Order: sequence, then C-alpha cells, then structure tokens
Amino acid sequence: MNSYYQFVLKIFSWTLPAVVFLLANLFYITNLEAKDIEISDAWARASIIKDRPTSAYFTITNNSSHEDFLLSANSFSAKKIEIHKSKVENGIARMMRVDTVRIPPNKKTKLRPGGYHLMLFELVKPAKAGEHMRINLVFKVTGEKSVMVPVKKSANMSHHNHNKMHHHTK
Ligand SMILES: [Cu+2]
Repeated sequence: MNSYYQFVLKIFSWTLPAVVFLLANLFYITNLEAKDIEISDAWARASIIKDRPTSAYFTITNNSSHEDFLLSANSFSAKKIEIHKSKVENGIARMMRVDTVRIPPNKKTKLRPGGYHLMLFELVKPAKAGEHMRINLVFKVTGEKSVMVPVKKSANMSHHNHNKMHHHTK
C-alpha cells in the first residue's frame, strides 16, 4: 500500500467517528422536532379592520421530559410577529410583549384569547376567514417548527379591545 492510500485511510479513520456523531445528532434533533413538541388547534383571527394587527393562537404539547421555550415567530404573511400576554388588571384588559413562553415538560401550553398569543403586525394582506397562513415558530430546544394556521372569524368582542391597544402602532 502506498503512502497516499495510507494517508487517506488515516484521514478517513479520523473523520468517520465525527461524521457518525454528527449524523446521530442530526437524527436526534430531527426526532426531537417531530415528536417532542406538537402544535394543535391553531387559528388566527380574521381581520375586521384593514391595516390592523391580528392575533394567532394554538396549543403546544410538550411530550418530552425537558422544558422548552417559544422564542419567536415569523411568517411571510406578516412583517413582524411579537409574543404577547393579555391579563386583566383592575378590570382593564391589558397586554404586554414578552420575550419567551416557557413550555413545561409533559404538558400542554395554550396560547388563547385572554392569555399568551402571537401578534401579527403589518399583514401583507388582510387575514380572510377560510384562508391559511404559514407561521414558523422558533423554539429554544426543538428549533423551528412550521405550522399552517387557518384564519377564522371570531365573535369574541375582546378583539376590539385588542385593536384599541394597538392604536399607537402604524
Ligand atoms: Cu397582542
């Protein structure tokens, strides 16, 4: 065997474990994404007033024994998405922007009217009932998760409060 092949063999024996390690990790990460975090019951509110932000809600099921965090969200349907939390203070519904939502292990975490929600700013076009938007959710551990979110009409009047609170935005 000449030295060239010996050299190649040596490199290969060094890199093979690394490649196997990387593939195993990749498989683990892909697997995490597929099973550990599940999104269900997603919906976004149909726009009532043009050029106003709208909100989106869904249930996050964490099937794993480790916590995760929802860090951010993005979509081609909206220029900016923030994570908000609504709460009632002295009888007045308020909402504030939060950095993350903690997703505790072995639990369902609900984003719903009156609680955590996504706020979609500067929609490319008004959200129409019956349509869908794709929203990418970014989790700290699980990574990105893409969800198809159906747009629905809602009779919930809290929507109007929501809009009023965003009067300062463009
Ligand atoms: Cu909001």
